[in-house]
Amino acid sequence: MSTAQTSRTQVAIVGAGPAGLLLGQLLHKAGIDAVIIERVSADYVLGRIRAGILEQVSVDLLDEAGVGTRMHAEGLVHGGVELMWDGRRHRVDLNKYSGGQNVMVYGQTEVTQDLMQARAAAGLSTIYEARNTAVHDFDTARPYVTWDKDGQSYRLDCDFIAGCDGFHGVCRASAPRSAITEYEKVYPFGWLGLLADTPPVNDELVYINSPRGFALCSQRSKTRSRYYLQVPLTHHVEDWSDDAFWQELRLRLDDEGRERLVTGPSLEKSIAPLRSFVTEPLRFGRMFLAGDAGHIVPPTGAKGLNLATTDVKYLCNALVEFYRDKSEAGIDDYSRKCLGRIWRAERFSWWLTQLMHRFPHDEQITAKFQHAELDYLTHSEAGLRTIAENYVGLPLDFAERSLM
Ligand code: RFL
Ligand code: PHB
Repeated sequence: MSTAQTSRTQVAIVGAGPAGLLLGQLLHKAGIDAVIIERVSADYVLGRIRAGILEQVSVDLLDEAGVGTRMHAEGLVHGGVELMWDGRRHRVDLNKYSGGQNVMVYGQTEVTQDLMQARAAAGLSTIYEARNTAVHDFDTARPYVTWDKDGQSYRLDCDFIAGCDGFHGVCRASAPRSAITEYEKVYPFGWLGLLADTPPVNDELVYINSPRGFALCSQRSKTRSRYYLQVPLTHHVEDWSDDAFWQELRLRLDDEGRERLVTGPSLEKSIAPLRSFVTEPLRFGRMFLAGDAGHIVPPTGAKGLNLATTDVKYLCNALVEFYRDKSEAGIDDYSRKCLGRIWRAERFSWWLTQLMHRFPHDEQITAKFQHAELDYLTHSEAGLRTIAENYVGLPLDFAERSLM
């Protein structure tokens, strides 16, 4: 290969998922230059079906980034969710028990598309299909990123590196092992997801604790449904026909759900493993981890994308402080600020996961404990508040408030 083509920016962002793209947009609004380097193509990024629920904090951040118009026109505002167990349902009035907050149903694919379009419209630089990305010298004031593309090597000099490259990315893997602690819990099951152009079975989401395992009835619009089934880790997506999926979902629903369920051909089917994972710290010299690069939650609490958006907001604020006020206070405090929120969301996601799923080797009594806890929570003002406050998400200034 020929010698590397060299260029320079203020912030090199690795990864063009929601974390990297939103950071790029927020930095652009603040007048800070950034280049995004992504391993796969834009179409591949858009083809990944993932999150569906945005907290108010994420909605506000997308507005702040100037990409909220389509979300407000097409997204669905939900003021409640339903929990089902022992063949019964209970609606949790999120709005009432969280002091007037809601969540927004708007797919990650749509968020990503809106951010990509805004980036292209502003003429900002994203390098897709970059191979062999590597991060260098982030323990000095002159870090840089290298990659290969189309037979050419590239080098990007920068002031900071933002590791927004997801759980399997290169940034966390490049942090010195002696400086990093990783906390991890792997769950003994996965979620098999199916997307279909059928009307959702219920107006609001339904989280189901059934003797056959967990199920979730979610949606992307009034005409597009997203369903999930808890499956053993040994299962492969190829072994699940659409018919088998719908049949199993029917068995986990109640009579009303079975009657209302509309089935159809799948647009997408995939299995996701479930994991709780946190990296401490999230800053290594001039490199920061944000989003799934630094932490993973099981999807039960709908928190992953929402943590990614708040990480990048904290990071953007810290970088603005650095450039505008010549202060390192924000970057010094980045890990602490993020981790306070992250651990709260990790706890909620773990707790809801163990409350709603069947674990291998559970004793018979465990399901009875789960039912009793769900009964208690949904018939107590404090219980309903606990679910609602956590589900709609913590405020952005949570770290400051928790110190008071
Ligand atoms: P992403 O989306 O994984 O993007 C990282 C990007 O980095 C790229 N990359 C590299 N680029 C350059 N060089 C390298 N060496 C690279 N290595 C990787 C990747 O190609 C990719 O494009 O991470 P990000 O941006 O931090 O976003 C996180 C979210 O995607 C994730 O937390 C959510 O999807 C989690 N999640 C949910 N979160 C919610 O808030 N609400 C939900 O309802 C919700 N539902 C879900 C979910 C995740 C799921 N799965 C499949 C894990 C439902 C499911 C089933
Ligand atoms: C989704 O619609 O993909 C979704 C919704 C809520 C969750 C997880 C996933 O808790």
